[in-house]
Amino acid sequence: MSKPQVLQIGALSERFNQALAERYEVSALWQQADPQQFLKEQGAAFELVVSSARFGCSAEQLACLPNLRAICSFGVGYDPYPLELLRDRGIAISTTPDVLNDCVADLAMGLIIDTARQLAASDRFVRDGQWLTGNYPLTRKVSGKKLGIVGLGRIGQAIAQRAEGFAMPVRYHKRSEDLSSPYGYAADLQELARWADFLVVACPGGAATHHLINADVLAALGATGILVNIARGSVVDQAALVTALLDGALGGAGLDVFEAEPAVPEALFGLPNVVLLPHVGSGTHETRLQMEELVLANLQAFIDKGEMLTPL
Ligand code: 8YV
Repeated sequence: MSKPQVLQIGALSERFNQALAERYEVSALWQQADPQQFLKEQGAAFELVVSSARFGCSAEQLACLPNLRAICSFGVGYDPYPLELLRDRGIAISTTPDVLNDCVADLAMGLIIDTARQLAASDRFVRDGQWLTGNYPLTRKVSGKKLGIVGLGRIGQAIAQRAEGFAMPVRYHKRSEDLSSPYGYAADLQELARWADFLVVACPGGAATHHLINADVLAALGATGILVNIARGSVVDQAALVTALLDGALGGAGLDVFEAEPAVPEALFGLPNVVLLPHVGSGTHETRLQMEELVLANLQAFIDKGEMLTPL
């Protein structure tokens, strides 16, 4: 029997690309001389797409895939997919939830501690030989401080659990109250920001949350407040964030995500109270392997039974 045909939109790890190519007849879109032309000519042949939270599958691409039945996506984010269009056309989509909760939540705690205690800046201080001429300035305590979480989904809950170990009171904001949650609900995001010492962004990206963290929210968080973003750059008004940090109107920021990755505002490079990471939330050997395995399992489950393990 011939192997099922799969269109892969973008390159994932070499290990994953190989595993996929061993099991399926894979067409690598990024390797085509003219990807859009390839889609126009060959798109009708594909019922299955593999992509990621980074590459997505645009409306323009979908228009060239009239027989598409399923998209298996690597990553938990779904912001680069036109979901309404997928729904209208009855195209199934799966992501890779849960397997990355621990690593992303670990990184959020790491950013809270690094930003407040200025670990990265202290490390630079030592490496630059500055300790030989004086002590590092005092920083801010983490334990017992108030933690506001924007978006109390799977990752937000994993962050809240970790915060308990630091004796941090937790409140959260999302569109509607989660009645099963033990944490206090803040219907008003500005009010949450005013209350919180740390505000962690853990909600999905996309149009519904675009610039949710605006200048007013940053002003409410204030000169001693710290913003941490492990979600999507689009959720934060980055220009307003840079201004608030440069003016000292915001106490600090720990950022794993940005509005136009991999571009990071250079104006922030000199600030010791800002930690800048290259979108590595899920980036451990263990978690990336689990994410890859889940993409493959979703694809095979759809082929075998017409159902995915973790549909969106
Ligand atoms: C991925 C992510 O590394 O899961 C997500 O949504 O942002 C990261 O875990 C990356 O986006 C996958 O392409």
